[in-house]
Amino acid sequence: MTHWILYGMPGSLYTAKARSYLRKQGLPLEERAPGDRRFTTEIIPVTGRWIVPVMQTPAGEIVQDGTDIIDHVEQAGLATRSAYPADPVARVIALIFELFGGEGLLRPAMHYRWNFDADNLPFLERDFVNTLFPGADAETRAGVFARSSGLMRKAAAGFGVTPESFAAVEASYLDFLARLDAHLAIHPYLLGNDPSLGDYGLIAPLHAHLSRDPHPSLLMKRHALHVWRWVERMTTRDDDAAEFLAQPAPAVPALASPTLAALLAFIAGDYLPEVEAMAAWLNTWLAEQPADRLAGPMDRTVGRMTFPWRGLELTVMVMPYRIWLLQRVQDAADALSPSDRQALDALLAPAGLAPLLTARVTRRVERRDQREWWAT
Ligand SMILES: N[C@@H](CCC(=O)N[C@@H](CS)C(=O)NCC(=O)O)C(=O)O
Repeated sequence: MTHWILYGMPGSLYTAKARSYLRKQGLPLEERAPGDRRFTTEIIPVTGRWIVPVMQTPAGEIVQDGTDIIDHVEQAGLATRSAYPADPVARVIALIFELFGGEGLLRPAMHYRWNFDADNLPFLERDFVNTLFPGADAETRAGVFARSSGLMRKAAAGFGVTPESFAAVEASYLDFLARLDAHLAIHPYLLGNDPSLGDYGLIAPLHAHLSRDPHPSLLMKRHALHVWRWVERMTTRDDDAAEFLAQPAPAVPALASPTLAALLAFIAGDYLPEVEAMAAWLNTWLAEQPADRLAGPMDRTVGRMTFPWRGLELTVMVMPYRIWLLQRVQDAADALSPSDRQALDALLAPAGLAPLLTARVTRRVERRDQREWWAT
């Protein structure tokens, strides 16, 4: 086999991250649906659970997880356009947006998918079932969609999307969209002329859910043309950025631009409280766990916590995977030279985001064998 296989779904959040990256590398790619029988016979025995995305390399290796897929290609030396910026300060910023994109935008992604049934449901039903159970009869289709949509509606509540928070989720998303639009009006990608881990994190919610599902798609096209164009750009091999050739070069590089500072400030206000609460909750929880409960691969969610968000009290799932992504940010920041660290602090402190580097969990999270584990 000479090509790369990606098991995923067009409507899957995390598949979008892996797909976008693999396309940008120009690797020969075949996408397969989880309804393909080889997903059951060859993939699930290795991942140990039903989960996408999963990549199968030409050598037959199987890799689950968007970040691990990217790192596998990078470490094999096959990235034609690395997701890791060469500038170490930009690398930390990219890792922050990888965390925020993949984990911090789940509320709007789930809200705009599951709370606008009149616009979305006929599309979602066909889109889900065509990849989960291609060729199924009408009765089976209805059953498959009822089951998968029921699970996802439950997950939405687990991320803090409830009728009490709908208005705040919408206000938060529209604010974010306006800030991202202002930035992408000047720069084709988050950090300038090349896609980075930051873009791959953001494309996860902004592709499958927020640009593709009927209701939020219209919202994005109405309010954020430049974000919509970036989504198109992120799903092609080439840059699809003709409009930038026709406009003058940006006055300041993306990393130093006020529009990026505004996005960092948004993360500080909107997502930092959850990260800080999650680290504190886990530190208390870890201290109470008998050692044998921390051995073995983890469940994705280890409990629920309540934290203040936009004047509300949200109860959400605590997911150690997020700590693993946070560690990547903190490790990259810790490795900076003193002068680079100063440059990073000069970006984070005015935005109110410096505490992201100090919100730490007493025990590290590791990923191996396609799962998260507590470090020994
Ligand atoms: N950390 C994983 C998350 C993957 C994930 O949550 N995938 C979703 C689809 S977008 C899934 O398979 N959910 C099924 C389940 O959790 O049961 C990654 O980045 O690949």
